[in-house]
Amino acid sequence: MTRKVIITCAVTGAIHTPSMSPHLPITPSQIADEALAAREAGAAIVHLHARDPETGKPDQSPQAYEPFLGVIKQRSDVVINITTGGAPTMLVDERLGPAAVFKPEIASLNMGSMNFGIYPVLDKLKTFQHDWEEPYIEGSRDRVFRNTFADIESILTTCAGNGTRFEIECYDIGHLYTLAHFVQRGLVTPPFFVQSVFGVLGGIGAHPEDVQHMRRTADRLFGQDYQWSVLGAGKAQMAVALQSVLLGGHLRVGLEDSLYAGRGRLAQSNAEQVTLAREMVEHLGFEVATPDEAREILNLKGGDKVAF
Ligand code: KMH
Ligand code: ZN
Repeated sequence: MTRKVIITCAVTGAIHTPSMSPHLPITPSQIADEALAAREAGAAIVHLHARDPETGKPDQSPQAYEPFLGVIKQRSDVVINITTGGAPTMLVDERLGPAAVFKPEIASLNMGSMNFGIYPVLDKLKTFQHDWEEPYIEGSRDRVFRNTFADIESILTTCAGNGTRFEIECYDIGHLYTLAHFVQRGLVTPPFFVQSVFGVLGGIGAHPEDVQHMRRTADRLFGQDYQWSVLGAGKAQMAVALQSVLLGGHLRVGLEDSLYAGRGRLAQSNAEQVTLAREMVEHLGFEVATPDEAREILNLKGGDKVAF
């Protein structure tokens, strides 16, 4: 049987700001439309954050998610993944809110505290639509994205009680060992959906040797008990995705991770990146997974068991 590759699309995130691209989805209807188009283009999972519709600032209140979660669920079979990363400016209780309330099939889970630098973008970006953007970006010079053992445990125990499984975001080799620690304690059950993140300033790089080292280490620690996906930040996006497909893994694209579709060209939509990824997968002789195939591969509870 042809191997199925799961494409996740991270639709808007909390890293990019409105002044960086006019195509970044901001309002609930933009987020819903982009998620639905990403599904049509081949994504099996959408990874979602919410923003204030007026300013585009990341908003982790459950009320900010409600308007688009129901629309996406009614109009498609896509697997909905709600972030618990929120934004690096937020603490875990606030970040956990939407996943705790809406009990999605998947929630993200960040596996370590780290620097998360986006400030170099200020070398080029000089004009801003909203007051919050420049200090938010500049603030990343002196900010820790906090994910302590206690934070991780709090997310694990709250969500696991709801049957929510995890997109386990590992930005460095040490994060795989942190996952192994929680596996040993019985707080995470296989199949683990490991999302390796490459090219964030503060995490592992995006060199092919970094990708292979991550894969080899995960293989050694988790053997057959995990499904591997990757995301490359910024210009690393497609190169890292390609390597994952060649190494037997899945991939994530979307405007959360990169604003581009090709060198120096802003992506017009999330679906444009999903289409590029899908074509790459098919050219390599594989097929993209449907949402139901992704549910089976990742042992998800089903779209009818969420609380929205
Ligand atoms: N922005 C990505 C590099 C989360 O939402 O939990 C990581 C992310 C975090 O997706
Ligand atoms: Zn995210």
